[in-house]
Amino acid sequence: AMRGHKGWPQQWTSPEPKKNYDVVIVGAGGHGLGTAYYLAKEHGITNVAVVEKGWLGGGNTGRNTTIIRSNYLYDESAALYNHAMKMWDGLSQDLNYNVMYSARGVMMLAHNVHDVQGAQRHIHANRLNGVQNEWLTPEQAKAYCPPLNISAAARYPVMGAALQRCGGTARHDAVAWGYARAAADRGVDVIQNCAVTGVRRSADGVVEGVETTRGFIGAKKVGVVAAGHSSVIMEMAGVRMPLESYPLQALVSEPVKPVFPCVVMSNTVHAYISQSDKGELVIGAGTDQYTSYSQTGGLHILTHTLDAICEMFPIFSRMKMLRSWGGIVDVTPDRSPILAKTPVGGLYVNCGWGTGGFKATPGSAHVFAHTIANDAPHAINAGFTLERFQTGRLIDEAAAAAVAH
Ligand code: FAD
Ligand code: PYC
Repeated sequence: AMRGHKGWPQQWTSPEPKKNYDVVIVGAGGHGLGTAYYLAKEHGITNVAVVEKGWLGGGNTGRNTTIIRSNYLYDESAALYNHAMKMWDGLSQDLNYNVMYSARGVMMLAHNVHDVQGAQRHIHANRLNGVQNEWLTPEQAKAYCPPLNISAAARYPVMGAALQRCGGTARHDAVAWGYARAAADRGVDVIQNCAVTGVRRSADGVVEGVETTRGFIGAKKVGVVAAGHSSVIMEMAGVRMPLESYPLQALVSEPVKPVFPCVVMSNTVHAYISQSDKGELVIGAGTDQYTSYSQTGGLHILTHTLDAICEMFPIFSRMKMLRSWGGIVDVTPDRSPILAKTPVGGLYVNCGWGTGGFKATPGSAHVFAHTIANDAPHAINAGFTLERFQTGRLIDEAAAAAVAH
């Protein structure tokens, strides 16, 4: 029936850019599209464009390994990531789009005394903030994830694990498509193949709009949500960002029947794994060790990760890998995001999610829309400022980032 069907409506329109908008969002990833959706839905601001240099969801949103969890260390992070975690639960209903959120549990392995102490510190801090997290012995970890090798003879034996049962995965493309359709339904223009090439400011330094490959688009407010390219856009507005951009790679195997029930991550051996609903093993590595805008990355990073996967899960040692890819992640010195106003009037930035922003998509978009609409942060993102890199009031989540970098 699908082959011959010609009358399917488009999920969103592809309008020509208007001359002026109240708000222009740069970047049609999940965070940017979500911001536009909440601007329309919660703040009644519908004269909004999301401009995207490629296709929507073609950045890190469509390249990530879809892991969702909220087991970070600091109070600010607990509030931000748990805000998102609560929103995942009802997101499919809210968008009327199945984002396939699956709370199958995220287990983070400890392989040495330092890991054990770090994981237990996180568990205690999480519980004080009402965030789920619990300690498992190696035997309990194996009971939760039967393919796990807990042999004491392993190069890095499993000494225990932290388990967040409400963690899991969601379908990344569906998140972008769901937000795009829901935002477009409320009047937002989603404009693809439209790269921002400049940020125009008035003589007194206030934002006036963006120069693009499809001409100048005027805007009273501009929100930059461009992940690995955030510092490039912000430089166009004269703002130097505390960001480094690195390739982060992932790969999938050929599809197999359901064999892997949860998500397992190991920062120490630089590997993590889950199984998609299509049956592919979804495997990821630590970042490449040099800054770059190349979305390919070094092969040795992937072979190192596959060595680790085969040691932790020997049953996968004969699996064939299907394809690999990379995305460019924007890393801050404290591994926490920046969700804030900027020194330029009318210019706002949501970036610095590094290796871990997919999980935060609904919460981040929600509080960023609030920040743009009110020209002031929401209580939840009040600490995630740009100024913290001058004042030193950092939110150091290097350990909770859980992906080596
Ligand atoms: P993006 O989806 O990258 O959107 C930014 C958009 O801006 C892009 O579409 C880009 O094309 C556009 N853009 C850039 N420059 C311009 C310009 N000049 N003009 C117009 N548009 C522009 N996070 C997790 O929480 N869990 C995970 O399991 C996870 N796994 C990951 C695995 C990999 C391999 C990678 C690369 C990342 C992973 N992440 C993960 C991180 C996560 O993907 C990102 O933090 C998140 O997707 C960022 O979303 P975004 O909407 O801000 O960015
Ligand atoms: O932040 O949980 C995470 C993550 C998993 C894989 C990449 N990032």
